[in-house]
Amino acid sequence: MEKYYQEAIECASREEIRAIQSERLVKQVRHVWDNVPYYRKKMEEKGITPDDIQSVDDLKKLPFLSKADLREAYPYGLLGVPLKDCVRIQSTSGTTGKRVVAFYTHHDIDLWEECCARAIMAAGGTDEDVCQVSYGYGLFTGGPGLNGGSHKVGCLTIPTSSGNTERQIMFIMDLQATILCCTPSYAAYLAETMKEMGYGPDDIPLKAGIFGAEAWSEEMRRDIEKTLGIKAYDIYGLTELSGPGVSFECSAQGGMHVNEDHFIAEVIDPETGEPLPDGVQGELVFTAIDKEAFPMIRYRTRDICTLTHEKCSCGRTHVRMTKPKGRTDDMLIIRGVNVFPSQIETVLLNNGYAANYQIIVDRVNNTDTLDVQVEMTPEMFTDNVGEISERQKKLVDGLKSMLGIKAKVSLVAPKSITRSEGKAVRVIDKRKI
Ligand code: DLL
Repeated sequence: MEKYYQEAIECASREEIRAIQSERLVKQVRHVWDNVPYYRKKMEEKGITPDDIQSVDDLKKLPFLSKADLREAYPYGLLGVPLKDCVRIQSTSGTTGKRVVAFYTHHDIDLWEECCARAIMAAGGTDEDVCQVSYGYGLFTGGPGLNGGSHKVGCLTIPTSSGNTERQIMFIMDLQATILCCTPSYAAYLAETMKEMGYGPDDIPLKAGIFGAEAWSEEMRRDIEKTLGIKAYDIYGLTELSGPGVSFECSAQGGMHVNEDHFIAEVIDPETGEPLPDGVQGELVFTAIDKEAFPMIRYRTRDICTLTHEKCSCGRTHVRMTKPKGRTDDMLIIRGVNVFPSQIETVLLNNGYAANYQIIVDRVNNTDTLDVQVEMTPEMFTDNVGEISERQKKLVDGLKSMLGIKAKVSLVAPKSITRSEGKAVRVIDKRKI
């Protein structure tokens, strides 16, 4: 039976959701106009005032916020409340430029943890569960968010944070953890290590995993599910909007339900900024309608996906987003062709490799080069040159038909690519160095 943390709102009718969104949006726009001079100026430049926003239909009149705005307004320029009302900050790792520092009031933390609690219950969690949180704790939102959600559900929470893989496994086994929360790349590493230690899926007490914070393919999901003997659920979020739990998967595993009573989702054409209909791929934009301290309006995430309002078998009525295919800023343009790391991952995993790979892009004699290094699995490891070149050729062909361009493939020995405990670094683009 499907479990809900807040059934009335998670399964509300579309009319109810619309009414909540409209009411909160109107209030939020007024709040921002009154308290965030940076955004008020943007509204004035567009010639609109809070009176122009009467319902969700007026959302598209509002100006976008982008990462560039966050940078410009850093650190306090987008605060919606006096600093004394803020009780926490969280921050991104800053791999793509300046760190984002997000602020929270008590209310904002409560809202965020509720979203994470919904995700845990959608993955089958109850107060009987032992939930191991192996996302990083600290400035990163993964650990604190899922920790808070796990408390709200009433699970016994094991706050291991990331790293120290042997200790992670000891806790899973000794405390009989039933839910594991971490990045998919770390889940894959834990699965690999447990397998090497001789644990089969039936020996492992885990039943569900809540994995997100980075793009991962369906093939990777299947691998992790098989090795750990669990059902693996995707979870999405970003620091700007609070952290994990902006959307989450249910038992149907067919896209992530956006917590629409807190976040309005739009998909836009990244070039024109025009909203796109369901099913059409574009850039995801969110409006946080009841966050106090850091009230993001029409924030451009740079994540690429589609939305669907189709009915879901789990009973939830909130819109679903597909797994983000990648980010507009992860997209590689190689010899004029758009390449997403997730497409390469799909080819590798479909050919029996694990998700231990690195993509190296360079420019040699004015021509872009794409070099995919992938580890052989221990089962396929060989020093038979003929066999290796046969395998490489198969991957080159597979990549050519997926991407339309030729890549160089290098098969490397098992364990030669560094494992990740948090978000994996898959791409090294030497053209940018
Ligand atoms: O990664 C929050 C999070 C923590 C989400 C734990 C899920 C679990 P940031 O560090 O600010 O926040 O990075 C946000 O990560 O814009 C996406 O590009 C990417 N991302 C997050 N979840 C997913 C996912 C956290 N499930 C950025 N699939 C986002 C693909 C994801 N990409």
